[in-house]
Amino acid sequence: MQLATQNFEQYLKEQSERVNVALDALMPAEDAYPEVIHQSMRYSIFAGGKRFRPVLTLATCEACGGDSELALKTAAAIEMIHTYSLIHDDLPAMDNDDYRRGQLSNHKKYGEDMAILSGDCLLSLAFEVMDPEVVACIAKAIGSFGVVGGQAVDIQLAKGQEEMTESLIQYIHTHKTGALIAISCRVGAILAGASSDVVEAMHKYGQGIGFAFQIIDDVFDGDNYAELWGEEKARRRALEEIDRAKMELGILQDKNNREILESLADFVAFREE
Ligand code: GRG
Repeated sequence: MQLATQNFEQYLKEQSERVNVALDALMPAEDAYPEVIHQSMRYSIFAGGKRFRPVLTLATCEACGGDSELALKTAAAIEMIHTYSLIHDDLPAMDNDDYRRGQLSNHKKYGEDMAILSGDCLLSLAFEVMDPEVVACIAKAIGSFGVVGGQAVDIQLAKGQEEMTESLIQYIHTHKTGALIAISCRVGAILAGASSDVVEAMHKYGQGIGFAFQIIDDVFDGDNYAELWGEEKARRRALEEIDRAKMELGILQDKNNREILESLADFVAFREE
């Protein structure tokens, strides 16, 4: 059972506001020397992202019976890592995008040099503030066997060095996008002190919704799976992943604890941006 839409929207609003307050407290002030780098970091962090990944961390922690206050800094760290990946993804050497989150991309506003550095600083700051217990698993999720691996293969595909097949796209999606979403759920469970079975189930839930998240992005952009299968089949595949992800929630004893994670899964399937 999902939360009523109004309650869910309220939940999302409140949790993302908590993340914003934490980010504001953790990020260096704009007037701290050297100002330009701190302004550039804040420019991208406070550009109006959905905060989906940190909200997942908080929600998973709560669903596993934990105190999400103890996961808040790690949740903010995950948003820093996500924002760093967006800044670098927009660079001319990567996707070469002029706009992000409804405003000029970081390198268009501050130059490529500062965009590279502010991404680097967001990554460093994330590791400074996250809970020491989850450092290794987050590092692994974003490295060459995770987000960077997915991005590397995506670049090879764009250069025509890889052939577009179903399994190649699955690799890209589950690594480039899915790995950070999955680890957001895993660390929520770890910081709640959940058993290893529950931690694994929350990770699988995150993998399912992470994969679906990118399939839906393909539908928006008309590329990858949408190109290979057409919009209808791509949407159907995303819904299958969402259903599989929800099955993992059966391990949670209390049905009230499952509701919010079910609603977050549906948010992925039916979102409009
Ligand atoms: C090691 C994290 C890391 C990055 C370096 C550049 C790079 C390697 C990877 C690119 C990863 C990337 C940009 C994946 C796309 C993920 C995605 C679907 C982004 C959009 O997420 P939303 O819709 O955006 O949640 P908002 O703006 O709402 O946060």
